[in-house]
Amino acid sequence: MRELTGLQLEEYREQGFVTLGPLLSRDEIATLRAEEERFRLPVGYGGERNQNLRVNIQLCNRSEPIRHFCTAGPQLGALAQLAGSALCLTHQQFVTKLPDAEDEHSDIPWHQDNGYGRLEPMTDVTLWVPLVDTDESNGCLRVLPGSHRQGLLEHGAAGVNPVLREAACGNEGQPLPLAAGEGVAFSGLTLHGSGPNRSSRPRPAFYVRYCSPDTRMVAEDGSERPVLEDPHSWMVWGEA
Ligand SMILES: O=C(O)CCC(=O)C(=O)O
Repeated sequence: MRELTGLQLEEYREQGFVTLGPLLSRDEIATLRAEEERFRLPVGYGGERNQNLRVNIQLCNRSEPIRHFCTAGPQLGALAQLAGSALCLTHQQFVTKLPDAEDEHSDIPWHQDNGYGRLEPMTDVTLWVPLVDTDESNGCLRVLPGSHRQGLLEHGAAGVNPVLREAACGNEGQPLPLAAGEGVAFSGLTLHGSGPNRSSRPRPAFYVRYCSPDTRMVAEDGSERPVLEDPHSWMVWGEA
């Protein structure tokens, strides 16, 4: 199990993200890539104009390798340090960018994860692990260091894709090129996004969101319920 040093904890507090190094072996990467292909939806996320962005969510109950990584992967100790002391899994998804032609855009605009499914308190942590080597040519993750300190920003419908949300950033941010199987943890308030995939191969990534078990889920109408009442929430570290 990975444990973060004092310096890494400080980095997360200051920057809103911290890289975790390799989390998956070559075999595990190959297995998760095969699962991503098996579950890849035949339609884009956001309709006709957005065929290259494929998202499939909450697959833990359908796949042992996905469940195993989310509930017993080497990241859990580190993420428990970041979220509090105990850890609850709340959301998992594959995000895949198929190769974009010049006029196609599988971009994910700047957003905070709490600008989508809001959690309270906003001490949640997302783990993002690409399943191929990533850099700016195939849409690696981009973050805005320190942006978590602004609190929750207003999100509107994204111009690039009607089902995505976007917050104003006003900055190029920092590209985070990662090798296949390496992880980065970022706060639910850290502005992040990704550009198009201008390579000739798909760019699959694995996304898992964790929080403290005393978190509440806040619906669009403002109503709240304990995170552990959601059927996709599982305790993965410590006691509720
Ligand atoms: O996979 C990506 O490019 C980014 C995914 C992301 O930002 C998200 O799902 O919130």
